[in-house]
This record gives sequence, structure tokens and C-alpha cells, in this order.
Amino acid sequence: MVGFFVVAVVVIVVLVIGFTKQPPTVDYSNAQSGQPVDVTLQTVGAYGSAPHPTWVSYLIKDPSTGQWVHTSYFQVPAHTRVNMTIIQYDSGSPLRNQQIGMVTGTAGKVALLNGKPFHVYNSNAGNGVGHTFSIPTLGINVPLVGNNANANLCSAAPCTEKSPHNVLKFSFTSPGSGSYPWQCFVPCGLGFLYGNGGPMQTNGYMAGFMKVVA
Ligand SMILES: [Cu+2]
Repeated sequence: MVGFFVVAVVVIVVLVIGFTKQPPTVDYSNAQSGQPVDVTLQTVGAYGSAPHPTWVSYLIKDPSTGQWVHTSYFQVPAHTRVNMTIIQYDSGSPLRNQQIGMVTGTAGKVALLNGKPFHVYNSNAGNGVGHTFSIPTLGINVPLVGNNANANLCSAAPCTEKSPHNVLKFSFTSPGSGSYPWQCFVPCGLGFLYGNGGPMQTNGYMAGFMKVVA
């Protein structure tokens, strides 16, 4: 009986640690003071390896090694221009909520899709929208336009630019120090209730934090 109790406690401790373990933070904050910071993310339709090979995910490029890191945590300096590049390798679909097809909160209220500026994307046209990059507390939202689902899309991270992709670029000025949650607002958790479970609820996949340091 005591043995069973010990096993149960160990299982609970392992589960709690497993669920609270933070993904690593990619650090962009040691750039030269006052210089803009270039942050690079990618999205993939299926991460491709354990523990959740079928889950959609974001990855972040480590500026010091050039390697892709499986995380959604990144750190930038305060009050600094942040130039975002998101390489989107996933397909898309029409949005249930057209409002998240709008670009908001970015410098000039604009984003570039493969070099072309846009303010709103009509997701009923073309390949739809796959994900968004959104920081609700800063009013930032950018729809990540999908690739042709019938193309030979990348299905295991990290993807390389040999696979079909869309490049989204936009900028904003980082706020004062703090921890700012960001997430995707497209219910892209395939196989979960209304698409809102799994990767949509898990930091390191479709949600994370931008840490701002003074
Ligand atoms: Cu998503």
C-alpha cells in the first residue's frame, strides 16, 4: 500500500514537472543598444517528432547559432524596433472570424506578404490563412497566409526554404520590460474540440511569451 502511494506521488510529481516545464527562450536582447532587432520564426504543419509529431508548431531561429529551436519564447530589448520575419510553411483555410485577417498594431499598420504590403487578407480567396501571430496586449495581429495544400508541403521541422512557403514581414516597437503572451488565433489544433486544444493550448507550439528586458 505504501509502495502504491509512493508510486502515485512520483507519477504526480513527474506529470506536474512535465506540464510546467518551460520551453527554452531564444535571446535577441544582446544586440547593440538602439539597433533594431531581427526576429525570425517559422510555422510548420506538423512538428514531425516526439512527443507530438502531428502537432502544428512555431519554431524560433537562434541568432547566435543560426539553428532553429523548438520553442515559442523569445526575448527582446525594451523600446526597440523589432523586425519580424515569419516563414510560413503550412496550408490555410477560410477564417471563421474575418477580423483576424486584418493586420493591426504593426508599424504603418502594414505587413509584407512575399514583399508586397497588405492591410487585410481575404481568407476566402486563395489558400486561406494558416495561423496568426498575435500579441493581444499590444494590439498586434498578423494573418499568416497559407500555402497550396496540394503542394509538397514540409511535414517535419525544421523546414527549409526548399519547401513551399510564404514570407511575412512586419515591425513594431517593443514596449517596456515585462512578459507579453502571444499566440495564434486560428483554431489550428486539428483533431481537438473546435481545433482549440492540443498545440493551441501548449506553450512551445501555438502560444508563447515575448519577454522584454530593459
Ligand atoms: Cu496556428
